[in-house]
Amino acid sequence: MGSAQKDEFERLSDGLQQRGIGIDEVLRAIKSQHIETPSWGYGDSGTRFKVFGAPGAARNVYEKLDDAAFIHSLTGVAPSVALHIPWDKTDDWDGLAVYAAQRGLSIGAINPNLFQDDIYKFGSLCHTDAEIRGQAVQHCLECVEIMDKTGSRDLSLWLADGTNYAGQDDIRARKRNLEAALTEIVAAMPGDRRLLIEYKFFEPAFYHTDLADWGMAANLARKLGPQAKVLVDTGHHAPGTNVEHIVAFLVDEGLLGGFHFNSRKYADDDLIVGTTNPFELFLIYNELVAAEQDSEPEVAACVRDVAYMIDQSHNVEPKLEAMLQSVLNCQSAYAKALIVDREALARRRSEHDVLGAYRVLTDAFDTDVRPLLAQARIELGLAPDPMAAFSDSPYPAQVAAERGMARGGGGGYPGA
Ligand SMILES: [Mn+2]
Repeated sequence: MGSAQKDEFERLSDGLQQRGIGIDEVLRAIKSQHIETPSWGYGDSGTRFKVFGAPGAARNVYEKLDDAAFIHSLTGVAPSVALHIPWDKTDDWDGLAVYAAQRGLSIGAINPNLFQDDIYKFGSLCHTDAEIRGQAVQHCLECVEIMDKTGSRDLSLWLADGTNYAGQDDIRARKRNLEAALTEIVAAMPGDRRLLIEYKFFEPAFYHTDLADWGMAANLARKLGPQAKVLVDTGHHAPGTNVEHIVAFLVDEGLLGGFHFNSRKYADDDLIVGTTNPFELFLIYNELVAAEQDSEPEVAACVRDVAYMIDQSHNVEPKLEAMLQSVLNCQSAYAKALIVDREALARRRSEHDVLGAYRVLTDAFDTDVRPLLAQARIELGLAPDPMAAFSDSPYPAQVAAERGMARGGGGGYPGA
């Protein structure tokens, strides 16, 4: 490592140690962080209006895995890839799992698609027609089989179900339909597999959404049993919602299953996590780190099992650079949460030192953690600055030349 870098790390490390923060533990945690990237972020995707093609965008699931392996090679913390069915469908799942393993990757969450087929015009698992519900359940069961073949742990479910007008449908009947359908799906899942239930307050339905918020998702998860957990997509909340409060609540109840990270300023923007709201991302990680250290074993166990996934669609920004930036933003937020002086925080809280407690958090948030992250990467045998390594790498230009512009490619997005 360069001597300037070494000096910076030592200066930061000394300062943190003076505050009683164990630098080795922090480095160990940074090195074992895990961020899952989504296959759909590598293909042409993004927005409900125009999907702009990008040179080099992955055209099929194999190219998506190649791109994910490239991001993992730069960061060391992104070794799994979420798939979307049918966008990533292949007739050789065993072969795909081997292809992933050869690149140091594993298959992450399997995401069923219950919104793009004509039969889903009025809903999927909540639909009033039992035959359509049955087809939606069958699709989820097919995804459970894919999980089995690829070694995936989580079925990650998001529903577009809802209505656009008051009176359009029977809200309670739809609720019961959903519960019955999910009961059938969970019953078909082996005990070590999980169902992650994602909620979203509106869109594409604009009057009522069948799974509108974390409370509905948590209620369902409770009824479905220990394999069902709640997935928090950071973009799926109304402006002003205190997302870190929701995270703290769910983890304390043992109900937090995973995240879909992205950045929201207005609605479900699906932009790069931590860009408009880095403090919010830090506060989310702060709750998770605090829970990791909880004396209640169930809380600590819950947070250990959380799946950290990115759910973004890059439309105008270069896709590989965008995915790299996303992982780096998660690393930065986590590192800052790890260096919160928790003893000082507990002391300030017990003294009702309102602003003192706040400043314990901002002290960590305002700390430049880049020397710490560089040190962790060096210890992982990686380049200390992944963005510089990205710029130096021939890979982006290579795939742009080889793949060219995808047309009707593997993104799966309408218009792609
Ligand atoms: Mn999502």
